[in-house]
Amino acid sequence: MFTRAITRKPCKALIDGISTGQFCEGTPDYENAVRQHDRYVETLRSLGLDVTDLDADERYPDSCFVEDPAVVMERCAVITNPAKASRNGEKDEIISTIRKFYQDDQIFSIEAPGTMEGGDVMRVGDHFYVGLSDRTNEEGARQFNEIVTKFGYTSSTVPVTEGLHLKDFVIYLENRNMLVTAVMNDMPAFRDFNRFVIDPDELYAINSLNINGTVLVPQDCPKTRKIIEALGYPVIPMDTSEFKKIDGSLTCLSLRF
Ligand code: CIR
Repeated sequence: MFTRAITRKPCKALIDGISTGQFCEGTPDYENAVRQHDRYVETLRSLGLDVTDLDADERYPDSCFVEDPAVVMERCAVITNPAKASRNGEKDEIISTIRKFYQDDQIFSIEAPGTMEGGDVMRVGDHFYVGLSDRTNEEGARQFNEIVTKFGYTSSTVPVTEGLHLKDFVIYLENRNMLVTAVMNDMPAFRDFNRFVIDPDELYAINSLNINGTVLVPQDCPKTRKIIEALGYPVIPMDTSEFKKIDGSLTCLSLRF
């Protein structure tokens, strides 16, 4: 069960956020992004989470994507080492908030040459699948494994070959259910899960977010919504169209613990 979340308000510099255009093209509209973010925070609160919504940080265009500079779990927190220069400083900004919830001996950092971003880390029970991507390297994954195993968790790596982060292409919904791309569907690591291959038209909907049994799903993704509802999860459609333009989706906008 999640009881808390950390979010960060989008900044005006959001228009300079990094984009591969993997979901769509365009420049985010700041005012609309703020509205969409407010609704996201309200939704998490309506689901019972105590949300710490941090102030916008104009120095870092992508800083509303707080999932990337840290990975949090019950027994420890890992400050990552974001690979892109324009995002790397976000790790130094998230740590003061992490310190409010964890003791010093529960907080660890991925150090260079290791790189990692939280979007590449997918939790299944006490196991973490770590995507090896342009943002997370072998050394980052190795350091992460060394840290989490001290606290009774395990981790293993999965190649990310289709775009930005692991969780853009596979997401765990709990109850052994996973949403996957065709590529992730063939990944031996996920063989034993109930896998649902998402229509390529709705790639963005793979990154749906299960908050204590209710699943937030990007709006206008009817095929994916139907799959998730058929599995018995209540669904809340969410409009994150401004974040989508710079590769941001539902999980990226919060740290949950
Ligand atoms: C970036 O390229 O880093 C941002 N524009 C998007 C980050 C999305 N984060 C995530 O999927 N966890």
